[in-house]
Amino acid sequence: MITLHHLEKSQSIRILWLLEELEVPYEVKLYDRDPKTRLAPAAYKAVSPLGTAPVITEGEVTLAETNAIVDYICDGHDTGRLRPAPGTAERADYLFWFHASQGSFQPLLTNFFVLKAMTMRAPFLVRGVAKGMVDGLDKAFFGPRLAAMLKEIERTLAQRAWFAGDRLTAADIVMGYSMEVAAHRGGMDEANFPNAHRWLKQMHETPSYQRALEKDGKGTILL
Ligand SMILES: N[C@@H](CCC(=O)N[C@@H](CS)C(=O)NCC(=O)O)C(=O)O
Repeated sequence: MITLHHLEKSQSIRILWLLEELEVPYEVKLYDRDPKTRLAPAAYKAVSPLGTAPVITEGEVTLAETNAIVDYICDGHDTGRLRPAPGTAERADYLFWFHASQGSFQPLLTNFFVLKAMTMRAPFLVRGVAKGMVDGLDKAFFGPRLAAMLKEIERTLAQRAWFAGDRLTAADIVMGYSMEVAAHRGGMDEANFPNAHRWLKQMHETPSYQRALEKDGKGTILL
């Protein structure tokens, strides 16, 4: 049986959602973040090969990395519903959003927020210099890339209900966490991104997502 090692307030929520959506029998082991560092606790790092969430175990298999886990679970439990097959109309959009999520969107959000947090924690004497460097990086790199990503999300969701068409796919499941982060602190406001917010509402109303939140039990998936 699959065990999901679920770190609170983390990208692991996607795997809970996937397991609930596919109605896979699974066990969940809950871990709180280290209260001081807000990183995964030592017990979690002992399980995960990269020390990151999510991670699953099944028999001899230990697997980290969100999209590897999604493919592994779908290999065993999805009959093609969540992963449009090669040759179908949804395939290219499915592949794009499935990979854009973890290849571009989430790394942009994570790296930018980590840099910002480090600036705020920098010693007082160098804080101004650190802030200047982060602002420069935002203007030259993070800002334009995030803006292009949000524009493409909005353009896509103005055309269809879900990321790859008129039904939920695994691309939506991996985009979910990043969409929440972007809406709360990535500048994806409702006035400028109404279709992205329509999609978020749709995700919140999906029964399998609601069951995942209940299993998570923390009330919020954001740090
Ligand atoms: N590319 C990785 C990213 C994993 C990642 O950065 N996870 C964060 C949670 S949102 C984490 O483990 N943070 C705690 C830590 O680094 O100790 C994936 O998709 O699994």
